[in-house]
Amino acid sequence: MSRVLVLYTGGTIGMDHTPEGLAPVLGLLPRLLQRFERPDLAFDVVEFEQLIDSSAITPRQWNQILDALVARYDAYDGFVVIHGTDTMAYTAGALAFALRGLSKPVVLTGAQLPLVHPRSDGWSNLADAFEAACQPDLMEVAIAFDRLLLRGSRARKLDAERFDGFNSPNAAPLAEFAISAHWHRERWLRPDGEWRPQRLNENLKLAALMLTPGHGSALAGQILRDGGLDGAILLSYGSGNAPADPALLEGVAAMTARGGPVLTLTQVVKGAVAVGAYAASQPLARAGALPGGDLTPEAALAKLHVLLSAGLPVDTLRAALGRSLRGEMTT
Ligand code: ASN
Repeated sequence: MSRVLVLYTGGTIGMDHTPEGLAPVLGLLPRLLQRFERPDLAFDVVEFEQLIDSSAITPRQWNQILDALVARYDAYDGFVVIHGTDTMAYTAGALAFALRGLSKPVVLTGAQLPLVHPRSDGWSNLADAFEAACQPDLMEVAIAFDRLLLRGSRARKLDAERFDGFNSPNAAPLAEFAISAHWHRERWLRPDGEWRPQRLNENLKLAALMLTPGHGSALAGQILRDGGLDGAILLSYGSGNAPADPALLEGVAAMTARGGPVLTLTQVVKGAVAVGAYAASQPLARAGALPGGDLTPEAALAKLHVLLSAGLPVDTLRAALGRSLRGEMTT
């Protein structure tokens, strides 16, 4: 018998039609979940008081999820987090880094179409999430969506129309669900030490700045210099290239001098920042930006947020940003 806790935060899956459009309806999803009752699965549902469209997610909700999970951690074998798809990858990243020492499955899922729709993808996503949450050797945060189980810190929403809304462009799936479930256990993480979850500092100011041709670089530099940020990610071109724009480089250097990390990522969906592949990648690195490898923007923001919340000394923080902590980057 597996004991699973379901944390229901909102999202399309539990929505119904209202005069304003689709919106979450209290009580609807817990009622529909009765369909998953069976003798070898005992589950409880915590329905959040304020069910949200996940576009409204903030670090406050991340702490609510963390608090609810941590308070009941010992009483359950696995956890299913029901969440809207729009920001599911951000939440999966936040949980992956915050749940340090996790030794149980935490599986996020949702749907592109509500359960009340006859063609909803929610039923199969929930079934796969429950099955993954019952695997005692899955000790990481994952997303179950459209017959795939993806590493939470690698997943991205890549399609807003089709049912295969998620993938992890730089990492192979953790499982694939067909007539049989194909568990790729050789890809699963081992626990990383003792259980020591980290709450998020809700006041941190982080930004993702995307370089664009023309004034974009100078504007990014200005924000880095004057924006009062605690940390930032910079979405550069290709393999980590950027124009040697003095305003941009000055911004990176100013932020770095204040101890605020600037992580360089690529705007490209697949591939990695590789400093030195092109001469055009060197100025950012020399100004103090840290190469983020093939981190996704969602995981990078989550990693920055959790590490900054832990209040690490600058050197320790920079070293941790350069390492893969929970399988989030290829090293
Ligand atoms: N807007 C919805 C949400 O993220 C989208 C979904 O769940 N499919 O809450």
